Amino acid sequence: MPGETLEIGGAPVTYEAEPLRVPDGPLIRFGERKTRVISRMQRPAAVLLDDFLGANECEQLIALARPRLNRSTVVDPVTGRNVVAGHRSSDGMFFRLGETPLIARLEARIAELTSLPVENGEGLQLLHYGAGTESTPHVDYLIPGNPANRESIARSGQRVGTLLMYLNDVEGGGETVFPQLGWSVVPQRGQALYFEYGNRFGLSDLSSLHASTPLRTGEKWVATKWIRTRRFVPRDQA
Ligand code: PD2
Ligand code: ZN
Repeated sequence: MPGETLEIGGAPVTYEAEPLRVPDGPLIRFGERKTRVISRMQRPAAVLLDDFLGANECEQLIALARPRLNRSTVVDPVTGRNVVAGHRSSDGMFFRLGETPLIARLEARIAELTSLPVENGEGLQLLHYGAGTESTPHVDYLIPGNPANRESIARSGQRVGTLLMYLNDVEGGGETVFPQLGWSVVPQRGQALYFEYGNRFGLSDLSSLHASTPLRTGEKWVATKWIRTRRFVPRDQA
């Protein structure tokens, strides 16, 4: 997979994970909110957090997103236009940066967690999975092999981190799975999974390959924040 190795002085350099800039210890404080660390992983560099969002915040996000859902889209590698996502059968929508006071508050919390500025974040995406829908294995970083991705990287830098925020408990399936690790996260309301896949050499970590397994029954709601190395500039604002 491109991005995994680089040549320096004629010798291949393989991806080495750098530690997350997430604070140490069992509890992370965001103002009044105390978030418990459930688990940490070295590669891909990841942390699983309890109570990153309150129940009310989860419900408000779902209520704001529900009337605006469309079939999930991705950027077409050749045209650069938004097209229905091949790897994802969920519905989705994007908020603008700081669109509402709730979104701005969550973006500030995410910046505090990751030590990456709010402006490096893409607009928060909400995904809604119904029974039978899934996201097949993919990496979140941009593969620079096509013009649209190269332009996006030139505008905003590479994607280096993903925060997944689970907005409801799932009834069966719908787990975020990392096939290279044989590890999966079972969504629980208010929990968040943060993982990074870019290091200081500009390499990307293939072990961050992940998927959402088919949802057997009920619904799954998740909010995704993708974070760049620099300020995110959308294609229509370049
Ligand atoms: O919904 C998920 O668990 C999931 C899995 C893989 C979301 C994404 N990728 C994503 O939004 O990139
Ligand atoms: Zn993903």
